[in-house]
Amino acid sequence: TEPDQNGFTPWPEDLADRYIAEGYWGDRLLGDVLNGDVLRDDPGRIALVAGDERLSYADLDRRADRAAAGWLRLGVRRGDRVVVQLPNSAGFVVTFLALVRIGAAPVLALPAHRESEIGYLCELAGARAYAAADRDGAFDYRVMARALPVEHVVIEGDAQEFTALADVDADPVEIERPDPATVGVFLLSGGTTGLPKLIPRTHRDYVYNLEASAEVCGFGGRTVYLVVLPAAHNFALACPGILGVLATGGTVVLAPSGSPDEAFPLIERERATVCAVVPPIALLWLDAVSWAEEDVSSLELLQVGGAKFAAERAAEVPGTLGCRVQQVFGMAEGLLNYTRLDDPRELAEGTQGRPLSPADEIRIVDGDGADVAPGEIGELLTRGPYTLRGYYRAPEHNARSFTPDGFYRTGDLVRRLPSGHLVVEGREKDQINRGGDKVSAEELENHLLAHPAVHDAAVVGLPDPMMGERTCAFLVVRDTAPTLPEIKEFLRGRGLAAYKFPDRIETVDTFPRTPVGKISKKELAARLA
Ligand code: J2J
Repeated sequence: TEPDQNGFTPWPEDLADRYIAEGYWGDRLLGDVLNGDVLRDDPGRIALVAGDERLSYADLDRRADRAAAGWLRLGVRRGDRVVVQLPNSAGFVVTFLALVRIGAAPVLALPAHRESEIGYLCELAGARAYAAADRDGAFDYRVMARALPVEHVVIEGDAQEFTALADVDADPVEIERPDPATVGVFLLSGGTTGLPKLIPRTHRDYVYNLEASAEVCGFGGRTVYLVVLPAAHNFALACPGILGVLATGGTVVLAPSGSPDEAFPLIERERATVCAVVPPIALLWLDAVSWAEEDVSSLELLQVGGAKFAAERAAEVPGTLGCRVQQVFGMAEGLLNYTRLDDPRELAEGTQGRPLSPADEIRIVDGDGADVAPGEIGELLTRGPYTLRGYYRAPEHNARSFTPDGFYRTGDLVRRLPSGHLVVEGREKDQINRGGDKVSAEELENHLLAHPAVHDAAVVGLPDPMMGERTCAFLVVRDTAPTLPEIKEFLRGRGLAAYKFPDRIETVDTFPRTPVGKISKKELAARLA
């Protein structure tokens, strides 16, 4: 299927009809996500705990309606895009709900992103507005905002000359309901190319994503979900995440980070039952329980995903943290694999789960695109009721990222067990997975090439016991080699998010080449092994 005039690629009609007929897609909108039974029968139940704020379901619903009216008054309309770069705050949740109720799609950026990413996203999305915190430590979002190509800047905290998020508030008005087949939210892709990519998620596919996830993960009224990953990340937002909790009547507790110093006291105080983490946080927690004073015995389920969590470490979770472990192999592009709550331990610990939906189609293929024999390793291709059919406004990239019949090429190397569970064995895409944070090698290489002393650059991942991988930049330099601190300062000056900075640089005279003349990153990495 071809993209529509807005750059969104719809599902082909026959498949869309099937997803509706089989009940995967309904009319529920992202703005309707707050559980209706709780709103009616128990509106005082706590929906969201953020810092000193405790918002009931009724409070959150009302704040979202008031904020929606405030955004409309500001001039943001149905069909607009708004780049949202908010931390784990009540403001994030209220802003998200307000925008999806209007049908203005939030473009969810991470707090760590800087001018390089945000400027580009505003342009690519044609954003009408930008919402951010005032600062993040020493970094001032307001300074960055002054140069952004948007009409409105909304700031949570000290807004200076901009509109304060608290003032995006007005008496609720009647809002025309968006069409469930239209884009409700844009997620950011981990990326493999020079520039970030946007993933359009429709109301109906994302509602299915979060509701089906909540069911598989057993979320419900007594779930207390601690958010330690950025709320803007697909995992923490909708797998089942914040939205899955609100849809099933549980309580969301926002933490500023996954550090045991911040997360453990919240687990103890709020009696949190579930948390989603990336492997480095899981490792930290496994270690921290031995010295931490807090009682974390309320935890029932630790979801671990974003990067491979080793079976030996997963096996330690029940004994050490006193809860079940669930492996999650997901992607903002769509497909989610979960180990199931009743899986035997060897599957829950030793695999990355199996597809969420009976309608998820999986192929595992060799270099020629042919299916591999059962149990063999190959590239994972997928399509289904919540997997994108094209990145937003990226026709050339789409031609490479999808098969002609619409399967998304994940770039992940997997093998499938007879049970249907997948084991992630590696990656084909040119990306470094730094403890769940994704770094596009090409994006970083392009920034490095802009340095006057750099003649050529090749970025590879090196194995790391804590992070899974760390980023190493191999450089061919013109005369004197820049130091790592100089390179970081240079990249900071270019406005690149710090998690994309190299952890290490190595200068070389020339790059090893493959027979067809491409830089052999395998050989580069092997040199340091
Ligand atoms: C190995 N690699 C994994 C895992 C993701 C839930 C969980 C994670 C993400 C996510 C997500 C992995 N083992 N358990 O969106 O909803 C790598 C793969 C994948 C890429 C996607 C969610 N879990 N990965 O990580 O869009 O390479 O989503 O293709 O950030 O992370 O990255 P991202």
